Amino acid sequence: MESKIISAVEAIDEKRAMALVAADVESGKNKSEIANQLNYALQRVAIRYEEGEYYIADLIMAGELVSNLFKMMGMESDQVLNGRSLGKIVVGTVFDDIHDVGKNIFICMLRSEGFQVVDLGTDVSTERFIDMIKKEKPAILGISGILTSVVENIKEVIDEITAQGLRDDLKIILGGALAGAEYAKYVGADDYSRDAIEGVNKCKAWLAE
Ligand code: B12
Repeated sequence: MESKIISAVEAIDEKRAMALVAADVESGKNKSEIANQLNYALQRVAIRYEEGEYYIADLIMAGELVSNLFKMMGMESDQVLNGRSLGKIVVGTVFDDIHDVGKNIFICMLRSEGFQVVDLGTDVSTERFIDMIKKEKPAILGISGILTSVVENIKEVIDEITAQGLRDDLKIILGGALAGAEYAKYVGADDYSRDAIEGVNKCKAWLAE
């Protein structure tokens, strides 16, 4: 995939990226399509970091740039379609994990599609997941986990949700670099996705059922 927006974000050229995205929004281009390009550009930045070409600071700057671009596109606030949202989703990165760039992309995309999202942030404890499920009564819970060391933490959260009798009416999707069929099965999630767009589509399909 190639585009001017992708190269501007990959080069962390804030001014150019802002101008290009503003022009696309102005001309009525589909926001999910733009979000897709931003997502892809971030993955390229992460690869450059892994190859030793970029520093951590570059990665964080690229993450902030993309967050600002999402804000500029109006994809930060909850959007309710025709007075009704598609459904409510609670999303958080599990405890001991503070990676949130991918989670934030997933949330921006959910909001752009009309979901009401409650963002719990990062390093979320089991107690906080439970409290927020009780309070918000979401249709879906999205758990993000990037570090391989947090698999057991995710399992602890889902086990506790089940123990408290909150699992029956709740779909759980696992996301982040950790997500995979085996992990999802092991921790007791309904499904998983390593890709924000695919994750959003799975959530839409669940709510359409
Ligand atoms: C940026 C980064 C950081 C930043 C995080 C900044 C931030 N605010 O997020 C900082 C510098 C803080 C950091 C810290 C650490 N990091 Co780090 N980090 C990365 C890095 C380079 C990029 C991650 C990223 O943002 N990727 C881009 C996003 C877009 O991808 P993503 O997260 O996968 O998200 C996508 C999907 O997964 C999906 N998605 C995400 N969440 C969800 C949720 C749901 C529900 C769904 C459906 C989908 C979904 O949507 C996104 C878009 O498609 C990776 C290496 C890499 N190449 O991935 C290492 C990496 C993840 N980090 C690693 C490590 C080890 C650490 C540290 C332990 C380092 C240390 N020794 O201190 C600490 C841990 C801190 C902690 N307790 O969490 C390792 C993990 C190894 C492992 N397998 O466990 C990696 C893989 C680097 C490496 N090769 O060693 N890190």
